[in-house]
Amino acid sequence: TIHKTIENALEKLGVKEVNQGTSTGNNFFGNGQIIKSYSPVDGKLIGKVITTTKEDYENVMESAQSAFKSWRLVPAPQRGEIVRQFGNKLRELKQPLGELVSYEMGKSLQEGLGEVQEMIDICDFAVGLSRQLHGLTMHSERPGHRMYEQYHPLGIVGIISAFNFPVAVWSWNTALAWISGDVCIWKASEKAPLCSIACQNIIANVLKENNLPEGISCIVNGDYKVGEFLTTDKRIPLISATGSIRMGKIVAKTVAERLGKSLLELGGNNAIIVTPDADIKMTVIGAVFGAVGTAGQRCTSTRRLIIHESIYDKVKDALVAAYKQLRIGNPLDENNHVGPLIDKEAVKMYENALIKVVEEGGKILVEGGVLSGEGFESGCYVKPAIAEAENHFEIVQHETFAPVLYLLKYSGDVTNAIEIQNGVVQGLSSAIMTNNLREAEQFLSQAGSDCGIANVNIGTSGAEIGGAFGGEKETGGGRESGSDAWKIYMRRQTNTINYTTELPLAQGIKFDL
Ligand code: UN1
Repeated sequence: TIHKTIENALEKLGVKEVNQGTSTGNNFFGNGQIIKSYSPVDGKLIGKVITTTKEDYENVMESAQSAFKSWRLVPAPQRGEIVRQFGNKLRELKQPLGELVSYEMGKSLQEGLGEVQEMIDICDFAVGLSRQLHGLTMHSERPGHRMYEQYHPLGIVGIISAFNFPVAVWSWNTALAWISGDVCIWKASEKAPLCSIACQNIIANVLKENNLPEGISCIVNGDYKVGEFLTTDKRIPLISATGSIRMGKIVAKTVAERLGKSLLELGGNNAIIVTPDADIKMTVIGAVFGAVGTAGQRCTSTRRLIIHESIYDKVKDALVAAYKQLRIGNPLDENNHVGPLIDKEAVKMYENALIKVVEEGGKILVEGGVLSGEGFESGCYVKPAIAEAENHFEIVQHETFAPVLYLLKYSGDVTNAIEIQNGVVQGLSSAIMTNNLREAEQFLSQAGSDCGIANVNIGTSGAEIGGAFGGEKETGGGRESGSDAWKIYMRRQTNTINYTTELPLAQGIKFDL
């Protein structure tokens, strides 16, 4: 029955088995190699995608450049109208797109649908923003002069996205870029390429219905080599990249070399601090969802729990009991909590982490392992594990994209817990569980969490689109999605206008001729 569901979903999304590749609209082309997309759910082949050659890429670039010339002239609220229509199409196709995300990536159907909901939400947000791309006005120091700033479209935005949020992260970027007057070229993860084809179909149809150039939305396919077409290309003023710290450092260097802008959203090593005043029941729900949701493959997944020694055993026992309740299996079956990892390579990294933590002196509290047998034929299903560890362990310092949770103990004041929490190279998401106002405020203060996201009595994952999303340190410093994240997609221009018959110079400089 799963298969019928997926077949129907693919049909509704217009994702055919072959001949889909590079696209600047409804026409898919490409001359590169074929990538096959296998589902981690059941190991079956879902479809094939043609990769982008350098020559294909030049065609895409031409189409994007020409689309930008007209799209930038469309008034921003009218660009918002296109994004509104796109959001409505997503509402209609939420079920099949959520199913494809779940089947191709392996997250639970609820989370697949949630991801499409994030797309719908960012569209609504962008529609409103399309009438609010405000600049400031300033008072000039010179008489008869007016000064103000305005935001203009930037150009072509290159988007490199990861497998774990195969559709939402693209939309956070595109929805804002489009209302800003930019056009986009997207290289999705080669581990979830059909999701990008499905998204491209949806937006391409909206553009066609509105007689707009197809180059407003383009996709290119392939691995990092295709990513390099984008990062090295000086015709692309902004590269937005989501993925590993390793990848981000290469992208940052390459883009900086040509003085382009990059928006980086890289790894996290997110912790929840559990203080003596924490609500244990809430803590367990937040920690378990944070650690095992999306099989631990969110950049916001909870990796570390920093627990006060006075309640350590109580929290530990509650977690171990909760992990016993977890049902692992087909993510499209809503009775299951945990689906598969993306592929066997990810399974290997998970296994290595469990070996490494023991080697470094850690203790396994909830045994991991790879599942086999009926329902687990893909070889990608693993048991969520918990280990007692110390923050300085190399493996704890490293982000392992899998459901492995490390328990760390702290004693004394909450400042000790904050120090442990900040004692990693990553700085994405963080949380504190406490009903103590002093502890909560300390955690949020300038001497508190050093992360881009800091929550009180909520877990580390599941951020809403309305806030700016991203983190500090090796997480890359970028901010996407809500608040004023739109500004990076536009170029700011300061304008000074003289409406007198004199030409006074600023800073009182005299220059008489
Ligand atoms: C990601 O894992 O790349 O906050 C993004 C969250 C989601 C986004 C995660 N809204 O968990």
